[in-house]
Amino acid sequence: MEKAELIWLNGEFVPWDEAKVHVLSHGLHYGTGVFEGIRCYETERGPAIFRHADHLRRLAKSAEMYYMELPYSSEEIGAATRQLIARNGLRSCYIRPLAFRGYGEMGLYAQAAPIDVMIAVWPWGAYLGEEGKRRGIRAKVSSWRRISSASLIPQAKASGQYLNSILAKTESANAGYEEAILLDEGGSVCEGSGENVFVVRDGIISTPGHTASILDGISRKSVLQIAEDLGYQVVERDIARAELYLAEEVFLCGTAAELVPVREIDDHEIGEPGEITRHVQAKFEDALNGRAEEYLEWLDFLDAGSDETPAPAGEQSSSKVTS
Ligand code: PPE
Repeated sequence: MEKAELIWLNGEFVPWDEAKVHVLSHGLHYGTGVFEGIRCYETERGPAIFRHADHLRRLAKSAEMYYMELPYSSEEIGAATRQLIARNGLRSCYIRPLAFRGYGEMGLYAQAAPIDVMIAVWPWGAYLGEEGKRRGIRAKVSSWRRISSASLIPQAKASGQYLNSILAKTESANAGYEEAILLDEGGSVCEGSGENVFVVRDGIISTPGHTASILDGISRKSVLQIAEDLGYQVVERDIARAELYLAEEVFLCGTAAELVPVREIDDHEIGEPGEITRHVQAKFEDALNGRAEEYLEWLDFLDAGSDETPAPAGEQSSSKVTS
């Protein structure tokens, strides 16, 4: 991965290589962490974070659902993120806030172990490749089912849950595919290992609903809105596996991946990216990059009002700030 200069760790800006934790950190042993994947884009009006508040809200909810009390408010984490991007001199980047149970207590009931919070930012190119975004990727339906509400919280973005995604992704990569599509426990289509999934049939755009164990994707929500605004019929419903093969078009979307067409699934050819996928993709990219007037409210511009941004509580003391 590409390094930046500073990482924000528990209220301090520390040099990238010095952002370390104890090997007995609870989260390392049990996966007790919650995180976000966010992107900042360089726009004509300067760097802007896409749907920043929505991501911070999801982070706070993920933490709460896993009984983790965050030592910083969403406002503090948001302000620290804005400063971190500026101090690293980045114009566009991926943003990874992570809150995890730290060092201090072992075992499964470890409410006394502290909650550590870190934010890292770094340049991260197209998750499934530039070529994938243009020409489409090859995906494989995973033999692993997506975690269900029976045992975990699919709606939370929690570290330990990603073992499920890693099994699926690794299996598909080892078989020569770019991405895995997981079914839910009932056998309906759920989502990609790190993206939500959409199918186009008879011109109608469908995506699995919330009972299908999906992550409530922020890109998904944006794409649904954009597609509807473009005049397409959009439906949230159960999708059968074979519909992936029968579809005229299939695409994935997520923060890291953005919007990526799928051109082949298992042994079935979907074909070159279709017209609807292209149309929605172009508008989505306009929204991300600040080129769509109607979606400017989704962008948190770093240059706008940065002077008024109060210093987050965790970093009031400038003597603690490194560099
Ligand atoms: N489902 C899963 C399982 C998922 O991890 C993501 C994001 C999505 C759907 C799409 O959600 P959203 O980003 O809010 O539109 N995956 C993140 C992590 C990728 C990684 O490898 O790490 C991301 O895209 O940042």
